[in-house]
Amino acid sequence: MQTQLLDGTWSLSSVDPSAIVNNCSYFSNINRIDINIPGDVHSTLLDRGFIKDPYYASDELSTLWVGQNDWKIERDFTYKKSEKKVILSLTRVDTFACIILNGKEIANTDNFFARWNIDVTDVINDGENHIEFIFTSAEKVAISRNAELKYPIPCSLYPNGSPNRNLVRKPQCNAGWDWGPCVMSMGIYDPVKLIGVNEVFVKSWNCIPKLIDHNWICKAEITANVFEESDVDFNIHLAGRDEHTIVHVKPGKEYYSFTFCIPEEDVELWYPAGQGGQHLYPMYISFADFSDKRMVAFRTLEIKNNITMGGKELTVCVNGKDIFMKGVNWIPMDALYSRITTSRYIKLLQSVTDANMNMVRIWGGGFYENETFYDTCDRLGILIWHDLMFACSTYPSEEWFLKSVEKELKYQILRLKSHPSIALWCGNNEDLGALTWYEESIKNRDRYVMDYDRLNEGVCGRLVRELDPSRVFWPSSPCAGPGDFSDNWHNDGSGDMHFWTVWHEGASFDKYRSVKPRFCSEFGYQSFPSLSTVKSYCPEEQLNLTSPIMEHHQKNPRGNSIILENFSRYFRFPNSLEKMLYLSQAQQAWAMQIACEYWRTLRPYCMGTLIWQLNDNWPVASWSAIEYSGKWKLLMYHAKNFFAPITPIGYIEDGKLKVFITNDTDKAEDVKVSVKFSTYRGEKVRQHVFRVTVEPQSVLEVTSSELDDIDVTNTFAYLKASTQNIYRESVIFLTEPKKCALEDPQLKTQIRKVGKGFQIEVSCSRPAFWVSLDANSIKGQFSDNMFSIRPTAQKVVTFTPESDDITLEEFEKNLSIYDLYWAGY
Ligand code: BMA
Repeated sequence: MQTQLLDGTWSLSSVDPSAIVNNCSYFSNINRIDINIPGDVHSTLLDRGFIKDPYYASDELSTLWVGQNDWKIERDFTYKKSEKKVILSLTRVDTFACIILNGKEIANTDNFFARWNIDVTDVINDGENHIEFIFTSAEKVAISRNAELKYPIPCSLYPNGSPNRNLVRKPQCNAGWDWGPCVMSMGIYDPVKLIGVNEVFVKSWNCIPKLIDHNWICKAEITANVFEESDVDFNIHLAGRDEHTIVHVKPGKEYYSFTFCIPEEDVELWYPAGQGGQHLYPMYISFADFSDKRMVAFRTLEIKNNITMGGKELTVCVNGKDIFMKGVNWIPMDALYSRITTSRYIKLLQSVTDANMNMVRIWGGGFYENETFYDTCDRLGILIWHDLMFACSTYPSEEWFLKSVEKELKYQILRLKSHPSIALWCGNNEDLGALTWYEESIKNRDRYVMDYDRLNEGVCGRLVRELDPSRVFWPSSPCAGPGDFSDNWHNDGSGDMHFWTVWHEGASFDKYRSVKPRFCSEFGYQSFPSLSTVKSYCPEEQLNLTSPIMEHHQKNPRGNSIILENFSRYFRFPNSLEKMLYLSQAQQAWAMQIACEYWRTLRPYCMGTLIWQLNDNWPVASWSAIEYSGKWKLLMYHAKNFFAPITPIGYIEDGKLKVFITNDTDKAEDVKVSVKFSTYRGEKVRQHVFRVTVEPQSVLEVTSSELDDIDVTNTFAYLKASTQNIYRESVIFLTEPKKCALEDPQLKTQIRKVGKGFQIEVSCSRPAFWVSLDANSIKGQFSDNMFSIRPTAQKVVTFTPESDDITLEEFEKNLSIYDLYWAGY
């Protein structure tokens, strides 16, 4: 078997230059430019200066024409025939391409998520060849499909959004979302492969060890196209085992398997982050002239959905251990595919475990991710809640659509199922709820429920059960469970919930404590990016929250007002852009702290909290915890603390301060907990010390103390929890911060260069709250941020820059320090 990649420089031209002459006359006279494949059309035109940067100012609008027109990508290449068969294998062709090889039309792609294996044996020359991909604008296809529909198939449309996105199998968020730009991309994002084979073309192989009676049953499964009847060698190596067999293959029989077993004690288990090691074993196989390697793990997985505590739980259980899921929702990392890189994947996912998280949800409006994503989650122990790619919409159930979905799922499920990190398959994002969002589906519900079920159960559920019986098919997020159509935005007793009452319904933060979800898979609060990021897309003269450009980088229509309205609910109003940007991030972090901490105290009733959203796909105001540049917002630093395995939690309820300790480890912990009250001048008011033992994988209520004699505007509380190895603090305002008599903390910093990084000692003369450091344009990471300190103890933080050549002067010049007093008093 030989594989030749056709990566490199291809040429790009317009299919109809007259249609784009007003936008770009260069392509008239059939001019072409170079394009790197894998790559996308927008990035190529941007690099060559034919379009403005869609991420700057409101230039997104001036680039919409690219996605509304047709483009051609082509190249010459030489091929040396040495096998009986030649397969052109393609993935992530975006989206509608007519493929012509040596003047002959060989395929028409129509699904971004599918794989195309095209037998070109009789078309390819032994020598010189020419291949063309003629892309039709997906927007055009969507509009024409809409015109042909027997009845409307509505979907949610966001600012500047591309219409009818639900009628094309393409990442739905390419059409624009309430955090993302409309970039109706085109291109080829994976290597273009020419695979020479003889009798057999292997399409997929998998092995998911299953534990039965203290033995791991390892079934190696192969799917293949067989061109000639023959006997082929099948070799397997795994965990010190070498297995060999001869398999008789014949045309038409696609599936082959071989089972062997490994005693339980011979291998180490794979655990999610924070629960044990992530032991992975290289598995090698060869089948006829195909050979490959992948990492395999030994772990048991169960998604419990039993009736417990008056509802239906949703508990992730790995190796027999119920684990509280702490995590985030993942969206595609960039709207320009050429900017998606391995190093960004690793950095973003490393951030997840650095912030004490153990789960990410691949959200249904994006795409099935690159191998790097899954390999990294396997390696770091990040479990994946994997949506199938449908979001916020109704979808057709016509044959052509269902067949196309079937093709994509057969490829994706068999491509991915061996990854130990994938915890479950979920049918879609919010499509169950979407049935109640549109006039048409409200008026004629049965018709749309039928469509929904034909797709979601008839195709998605069926294929998951068929192709990957080792995992649960969770019908939709949110939902109360298989077969249950109730609204899980407001019902909290069963399954997973999306809680948007705080944010989309504008409720106050205490409402997070008005629900008891079994598993909250979406909730979020927006903030603005930091000043250095805002300056990357907004010119000086428009640095104002309600300027056209700042509003262009807010895709949630009520977004800015909700952030500002909540400032007035809780804080003294900030009087500069810089203060508003800081306070929006502190406010977001605080909101998520309130939600996550309360739901952690409900364990084991609640067994999961996934924050909306981890990342941004361009620079924007959004619910993200990490900015487009990869810079952690204050939320990510705060999450590292409120998701810590052992941490103190305190909140006010019915005039009492309730205090808890969590323990997400396997060991009972003896914890000293002190509950202290201090004035904003720093004078001690009162304190209580408790010595408690917190059982493994549990949470303990330590105390519930009356506050009736406390002046809540002049006093705050802080909790300290210490064991032999850990020390954690948490500060609690006893009323809205705006009512509190904060005093100027007169923050002082001492900065020293330490190796390639910097050490910052922060001290204060009055209690200081939510002290935040920002290195502005210097990329790097602080060891902690958004911390509160008292005059009695200084805080030492380190900063690790991404590049090693930052001088102390440069760092000092770039370093900003903020705190709550500065922001509003
Ligand atoms: C949920 C998500 C996304 C959306 C987010 C914020 O609906 O599923 O579709 O971006 O809320 O509005």
